[in-house]
Amino acid sequence: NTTRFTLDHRLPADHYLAGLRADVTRGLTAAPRTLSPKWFYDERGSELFERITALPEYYLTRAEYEILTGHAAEIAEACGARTLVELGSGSSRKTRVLLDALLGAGTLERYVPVDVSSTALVAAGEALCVEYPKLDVAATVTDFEDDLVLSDDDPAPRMLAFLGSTLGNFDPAQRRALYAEFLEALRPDDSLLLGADLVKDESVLIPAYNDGLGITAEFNKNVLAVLNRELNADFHLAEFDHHAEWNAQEERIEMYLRSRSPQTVKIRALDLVVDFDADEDLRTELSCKFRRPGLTAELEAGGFAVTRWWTDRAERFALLLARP
Ligand code: AVJ
Repeated sequence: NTTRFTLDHRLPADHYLAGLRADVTRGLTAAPRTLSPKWFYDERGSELFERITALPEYYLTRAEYEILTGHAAEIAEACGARTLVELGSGSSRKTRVLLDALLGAGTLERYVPVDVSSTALVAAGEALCVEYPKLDVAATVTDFEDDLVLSDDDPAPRMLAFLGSTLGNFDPAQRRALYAEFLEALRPDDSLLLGADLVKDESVLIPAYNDGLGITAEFNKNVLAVLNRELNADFHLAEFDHHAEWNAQEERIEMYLRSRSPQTVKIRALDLVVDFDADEDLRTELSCKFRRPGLTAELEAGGFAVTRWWTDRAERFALLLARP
């Protein structure tokens, strides 16, 4: 079976640390202080995120799954994909729904999971090879933010899937850059499958990012443990409080870690000392929420035509198909 699994490692060995160092240097010396949500996902962070997706307050994953299961056959028929490329794939159940539908339609030959972590890709990819004996799995280790070269070797048409509302982590300027990159990678018959969380009442949004069990708080603080380990920093996790705010102007959830006291943190690997005031906020994530007209318009401005749009029954989440 291993002959149908290939791993294309496109990242230089120092990619992770170089990116982390640059981002932490910039973000912790900026006012207000920020960190990229990219650094949440070490082994512990990925495990905590998996637990978040099962929380009653965190409707996103279930809503997207409902749309996928309800419309997988239509998606397969509309795209006719022979290759499915999935960004930030992980090991999710969602992938299998898409694979089943595309194999059922008789078009799919190759699955290209793209992730920054090779461990996640190898484990998930090998399991898929066993489950889907007819499928080629061409796992690609890369950072889609700066390198999304699809292989000309991938049978066309291809579908690029970017699910889970990961798009929401990017501000409007970053999303424009992403669309430009997608456009460059895709050819006329290819398609883009996007998952996007929709604007809704704050009373639903806030608990999704501040759950009763405190798993999201733990997930948020885990980024400090990543910095402690990777950059020899000395953050005291107990000296920071998680909070989530709805920014009504920008229509996005913002996650923060708030310093409980005046404190000094050393990030030894960067020769950086950061002073936090009492109640000073460190912003760790943006989670933008979308409306159909706005998202359609920004995709159009980016060179994509939205051809299909589905939501779950409660209209909390959208899945859309777009064409370059
Ligand atoms: C994986 C980016 C979609 O924004 O909802 C979950 C991450 N952060 N709880 C999101 C997350 C806090 C999640 N995304």
